[in-house]
Amino acid sequence: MQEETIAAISTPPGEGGIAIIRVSGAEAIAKVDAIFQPRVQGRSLLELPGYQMMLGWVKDAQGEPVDECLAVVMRQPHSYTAEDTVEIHCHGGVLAARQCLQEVLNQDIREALPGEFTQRAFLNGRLDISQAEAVIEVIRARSQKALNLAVKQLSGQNRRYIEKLEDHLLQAAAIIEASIDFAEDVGEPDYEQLEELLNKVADELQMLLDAGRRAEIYRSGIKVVICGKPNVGKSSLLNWLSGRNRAIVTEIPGTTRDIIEEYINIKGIPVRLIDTAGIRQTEDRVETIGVQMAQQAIAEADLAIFLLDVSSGITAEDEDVFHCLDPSRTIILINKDDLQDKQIDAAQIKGRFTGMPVIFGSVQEEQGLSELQDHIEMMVLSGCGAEGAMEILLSERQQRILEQCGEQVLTVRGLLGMLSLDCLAVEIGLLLDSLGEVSGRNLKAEVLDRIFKDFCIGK
Ligand SMILES: Nc1nc2c(ncn2[C@@H]2O[C@H](COP(=O)(O)OP(=O)(O)OP(=O)(O)O)[C@@H](O)[C@H]2O)c(=O)[nH]1
Ligand SMILES: [Mg+2]
Repeated sequence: MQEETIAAISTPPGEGGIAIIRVSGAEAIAKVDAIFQPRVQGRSLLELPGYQMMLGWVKDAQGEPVDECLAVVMRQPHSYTAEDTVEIHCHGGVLAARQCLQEVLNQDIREALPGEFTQRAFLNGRLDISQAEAVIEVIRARSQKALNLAVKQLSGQNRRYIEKLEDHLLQAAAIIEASIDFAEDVGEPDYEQLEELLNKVADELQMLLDAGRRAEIYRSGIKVVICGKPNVGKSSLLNWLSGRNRAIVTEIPGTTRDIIEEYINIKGIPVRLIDTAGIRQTEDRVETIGVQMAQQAIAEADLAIFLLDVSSGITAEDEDVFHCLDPSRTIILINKDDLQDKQIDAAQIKGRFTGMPVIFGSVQEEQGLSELQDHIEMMVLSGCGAEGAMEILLSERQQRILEQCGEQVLTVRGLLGMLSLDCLAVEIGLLLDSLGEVSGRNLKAEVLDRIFKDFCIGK
């Protein structure tokens, strides 16, 4: 249990109905009781049962009311930090909350550092490190899917996966130890069995890393650029995908000259969608800058949607745009397929854009657009293993450690039979130590500080 009692405003700054000040530590209840005057005389926070609220005032040193508040008491270990905790619900608004906090701090209570409440929850054994890291993911989740993943992690799912890996390694360690300790009775370890165990570890690590990469996409999102020559329907597509008239659409080629961005959600993936100026040779100075910006946006995007106009055929301008694109990250949408005058047909496309998904569609008639969304999802998630196999959110830290473990397991497996048993035991021990860093069993103080530094104050 930590010595000091700490406090902070746990709600975001700005105006709101209420603000919550969280106070945690051995002296939390007594110290808040000293400045809290219950509405009903004779009552006290010291006697208030856990999880009940009490109405009253926070008072300053002169006994003047600062704000009318509700206070709730949570006694250890039944609180977020597993310490005695009081939450003061005062009126929202910067000043009221700030002043109430000041009165609390005047009681010789220290202001909490970013993430310190969660750090205490971890240090007091209420959360493992994956769960503590999940808290920040829950706060930052930008799509339903990212939130679901974070909540799963918060429920301790990562720990269970890691424990499974540790089980295999412990089994391997036991086999090796038996051969070392009882060399005469046991003899050489069963190398086949060891190899099998290491294979399991390697496979499961790979699955974890794949799932982590999938989750990373849902967490951080992707950048998708819509590009093509003028007038093919780029801005129309941006408007359709974002569900509002964000960009100007006219029949005049060269309508869009700037970069237009919208944050949207495609199948749970947060997408930064970018509409660009139609790329063409032009004398117009403004448009020229727009074209350069379009090319820059294409270079920086994770994925490009390349639009063509079915009624214009594939022109030299289309070829110019196509040269800026990376085929492995491009989806082709042949737009305006509602028009009778078709100058592009499927046969023509076949040899032309090999390996890239090609969709005939119409933004105006809303055709082919769900197919487009399916392709975006598929391309983004390709290379991240099978969907649904496993769901896990890994922090960058965990991802890095697991990658190292993966390499290490393969090295050790390759050296089976060549390494001395002592060396083998040490290697397995090191792997177990690394996995301990993922679960937090084995964390160094500075790593811990770095993890919690990312949090906001009050969390
Ligand atoms: N028939 C038909 N017309 C479309 C379709 N999509 C867009 N248009 C029309 O094509 C014209 C150009 O659309 P925009 O969305 O402005 O095209 P853009 O690619 O953004 O054009 P620039 O900004 O000039 O590069 C407008 O008149 C749209 O109404 C479609 O699927 N079918
Ligand atoms: Mg446009």
